Amino acid sequence: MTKNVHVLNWINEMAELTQPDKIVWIDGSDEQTEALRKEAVSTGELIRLNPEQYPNCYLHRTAVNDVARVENRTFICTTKQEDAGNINNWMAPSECYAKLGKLFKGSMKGRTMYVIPYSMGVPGSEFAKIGIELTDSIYVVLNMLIMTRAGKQILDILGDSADFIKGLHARADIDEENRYICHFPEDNTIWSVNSGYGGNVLLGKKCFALRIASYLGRKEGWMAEHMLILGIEYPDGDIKYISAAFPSACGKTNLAMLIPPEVFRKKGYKVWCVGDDIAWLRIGKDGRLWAVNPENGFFGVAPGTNEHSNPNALATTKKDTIFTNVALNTDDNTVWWEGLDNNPPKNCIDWKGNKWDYANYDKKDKSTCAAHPNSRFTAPAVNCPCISPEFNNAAGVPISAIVFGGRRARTAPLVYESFNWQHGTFVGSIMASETTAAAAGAVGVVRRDPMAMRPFVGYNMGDYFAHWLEMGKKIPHAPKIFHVNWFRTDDEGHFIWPGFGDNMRVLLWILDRVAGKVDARETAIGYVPNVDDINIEGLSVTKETITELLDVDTASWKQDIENIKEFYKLVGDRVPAELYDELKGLEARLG
Ligand code: GTP
Ligand code: SPV
Ligand code: MN
Repeated sequence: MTKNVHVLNWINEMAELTQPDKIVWIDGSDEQTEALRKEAVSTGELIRLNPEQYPNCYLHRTAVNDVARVENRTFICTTKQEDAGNINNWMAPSECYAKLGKLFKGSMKGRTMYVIPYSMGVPGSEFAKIGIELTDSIYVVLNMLIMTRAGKQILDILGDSADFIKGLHARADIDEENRYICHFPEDNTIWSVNSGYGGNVLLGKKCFALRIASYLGRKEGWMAEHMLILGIEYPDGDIKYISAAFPSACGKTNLAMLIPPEVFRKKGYKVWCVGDDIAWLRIGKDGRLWAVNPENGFFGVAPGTNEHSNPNALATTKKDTIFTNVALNTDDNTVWWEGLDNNPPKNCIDWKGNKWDYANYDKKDKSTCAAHPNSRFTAPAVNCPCISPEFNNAAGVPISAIVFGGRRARTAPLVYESFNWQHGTFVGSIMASETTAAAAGAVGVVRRDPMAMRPFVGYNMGDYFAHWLEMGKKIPHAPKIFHVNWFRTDDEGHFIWPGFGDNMRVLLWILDRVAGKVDARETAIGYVPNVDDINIEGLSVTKETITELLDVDTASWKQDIENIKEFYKLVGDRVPAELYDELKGLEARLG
């Protein structure tokens, strides 16, 4: 499919290492894709779902020990350890190549190596970057065909250039003890072995579009961020774009596809989804910050997705979708997950492949779930009813506001605005959130997760903060920076704010602030809305509740300061002085 010697030499080298029986080039044609689906069904790798209710949809189950990203086995392999920094795991490149080389050796014997040429971003555009993933998994091929623009045309665009990201993935033995997700930013290379789960093996996503891309972005003067992108259309047709960074499983897909509350719909407001997970941002010729979504599909959390929380996501998954680790209703060969509806199937196979008894299902005990809490759908972006007409615009969309957010039961109010870009960078740098099932490890523990990028910055976190500050100086018309928290809870642990579609009410306040239409109250942490400026028309929530949600709890912020200091110390000596100034300022304002 190509005469590119850089590509061919590299594939030869990797094939010598992994020793596949044969090599198959993925051309992106319907015929080849369909043949691969058939093959995967024949081996049990995929289960075909009910073709009437779920046309062209499949279910896949990963190994029980392989259901989420593995942050403790993810490495950034730069020559100098300080370039990876203290937040990343580090291995010297030579050591890592040697160690993983042993694991890859002969790993594809008796198997097929698939060559997937793909583009992150609209192929050939200024924003786009090319990758090639070598994998021995059909599941990976079929997912990459949904999540990226893949096929022969990408090799044509690459021509004889050496400018592509080299990804190697082998399932090997799915051995947890030898699972490694390793990045070599200085070599444009990613090696992933012993996993078959999304974020570990769809190498275009977190590995390339965030870890490698963040490294390239710093070098080349742009940004790769863990952000959704959405457009809010006003009744007069004007559309304003917002990008928002929330940690994994903290509401990006939901916010990106939100349906406005009825009061706004009636007035003619609409919301358009440009992206749900990753944004690449560049300074435009007009001096504004422009964003594209480099992906071509959604790899979304299934549990909790339903007709009320996210009808757009649900509709997106009704055809051409691969489900991973959800439950199978054996009566009609359809899928189910916790939070889809209140009718758990009577005859059901759970995500582990075992018969599941709904009578034993206890909502509070995750081990009794039919679908894994991090079960996912992989669906094409074009299926989304609210996909933005700008989705394929190579220039992207201009960003009016950047929003940070996390899961905080207390400390963070519903919304606040930073004083300026430098303070906004500080607000991003001190983000914290309760951990979720998207990564292996304990769930519900508060940890600092700067810009929702803790697991995804491909270099030293201190340098990453500096890059944010640097970018701010270079953007003539920079977006304003905000922070939201949909997850404040009452004493019984219930969420106070209704969330989901009603989050639109907060976004409208944010855009009103950008437009200079409303005043705000200055507090120690930033500008907080005046209670009357959050529109609660049609909501059962009272003004008192909003007041409570907007409260800045000085005591818990003071407690947080100590934790922030510890975190900055951990990040190390490359934390910019400006951020320490901001920290001092916050401490002084808290009194
Ligand atoms: P990744 O794909 O892992 O990056 O996750 P994400 O940030 O896209 O999260 P997603 O939108 O899939 O939401 C994850 C979980 O948060 C789901 O269980 C949702 O139901 C829940 N959630 C999303 N938005 C809200 C909200 O506004 N309020 C509440 N209470 N829960 C929400
Ligand atoms: C996340 O964990 O932030 C995801 C899913 O979006 S994964 O692709 O596994 O990283
Ligand atoms: Mn994500």
